[in-house]
Amino acid sequence: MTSIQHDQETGTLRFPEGFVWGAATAAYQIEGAVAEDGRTPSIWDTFSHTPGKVLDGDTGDVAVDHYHRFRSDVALMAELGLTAYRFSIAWPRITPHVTADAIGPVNEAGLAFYSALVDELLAAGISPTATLYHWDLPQALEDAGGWTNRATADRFGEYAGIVAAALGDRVGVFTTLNEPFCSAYLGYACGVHAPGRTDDAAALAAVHHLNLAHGRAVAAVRAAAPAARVSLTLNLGWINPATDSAPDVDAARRIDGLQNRVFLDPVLNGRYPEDVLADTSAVTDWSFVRPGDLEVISAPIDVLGLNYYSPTHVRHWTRERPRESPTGLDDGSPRPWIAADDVEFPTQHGPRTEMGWTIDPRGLTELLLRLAAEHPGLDLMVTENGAAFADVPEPDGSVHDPERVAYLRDHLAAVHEAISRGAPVTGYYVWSLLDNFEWAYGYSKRFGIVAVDYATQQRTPKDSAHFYAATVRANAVEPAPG
Ligand code: GCO
Repeated sequence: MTSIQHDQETGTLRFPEGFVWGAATAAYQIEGAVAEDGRTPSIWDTFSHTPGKVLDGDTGDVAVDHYHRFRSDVALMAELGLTAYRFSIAWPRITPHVTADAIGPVNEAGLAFYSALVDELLAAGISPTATLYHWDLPQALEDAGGWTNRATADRFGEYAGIVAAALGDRVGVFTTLNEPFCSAYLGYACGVHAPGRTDDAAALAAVHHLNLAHGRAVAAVRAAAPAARVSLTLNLGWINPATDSAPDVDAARRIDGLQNRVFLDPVLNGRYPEDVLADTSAVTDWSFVRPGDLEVISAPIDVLGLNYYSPTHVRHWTRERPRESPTGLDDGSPRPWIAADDVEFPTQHGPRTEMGWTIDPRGLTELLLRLAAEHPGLDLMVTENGAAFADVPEPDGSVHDPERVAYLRDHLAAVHEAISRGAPVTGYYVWSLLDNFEWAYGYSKRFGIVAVDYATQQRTPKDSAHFYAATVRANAVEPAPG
């Protein structure tokens, strides 16, 4: 095969023919227009309007006004030469009157928005990848228990079928869920995301009902849009024990179970990991897993999406010393790690992003290789990768963001490395197209390759956007100059 090359002389990394180059966004982070077209509140509207939940009281009410600016945003994508765009669909726009018992009437105006977006993308030669759930659960479902209630999974399957029937003639890839880890643990265990609950047993029920929702959606999309490809996006951890001592290795196993295997195993192998069931047995008996569920959950998918930002370093914690935990999700904020009190996340030295996240592209290579080895035959996509930095715009609005350029270059090299070692990676989506509402951090963290002036909604491509456009054009990453 000559499809992938590393030109030793120039250092150019050439990607396979047909490699998909995209950018990703999510509905609540960019759309705004939260009360338009019949949309009803989601858990993120409620959460962001609850004082103290989101930094500076920021909300997604306006966000970057993409709902009204989608045509010019698509034109921007076309200028950058993107071949694909990954966006999410706001469930409360599609079935705004859903309850735990019934999906309720379809909101044609909501569907029309996404239909117009898809048409605009196709006219610009950009393939749409639609995520069905990027965290904006209809509030009415949360009021009935949210993801702790099995009925939410049933309603999600119905909603997925409605979307697939409307868009499946034009959307090539449907992703059921984005990062169920965050929905379950950040939403229900440590409460830093909507709905802000702090109940470990509820979080594990949410894990299962999200997995079940994924399975129900796979079936619904297959039935309504047989030509579409179906995927799931997970934020998997590249988990490194501090030493090879048995307690540190066991700490890594625990986190791997909670973050990775509790999603991968049921979906791809049709079972829950025994060790996770045992580790969490004091929290729940897992009786919410009913006969037949695992068959539904393990229906074949076509593509697995991986979101990767940062590595995870773990160590066994003994009560004799204070817990050292300033990194990543364990940055002193409430812990999402259930039944893992004796695990700590030691500080790493070296470069970090503005989120405080350690930069280490090796994790991206290693995770892709792990997935390729454990699940041969499954296509892989990097559905998110990117970085927040404290951008300082020039007087003319342009942004020089050499750190983001370096981050993207190094992570693309890591993807290239995985491909050259046999991982079937078919595409890469940078997070994110635009600066946007970064969940609990509000507008304080900028992940976009395109800057947004939130006062004027003016969009200005950063240097990283120009770098990415050149990469897409060449289907290759050029080495850093100098
Ligand atoms: C995610 C998210 C994005 C975040 C990004 C940066 O799926 O975690 O999809 O919504 O904005 O990861 O934290």
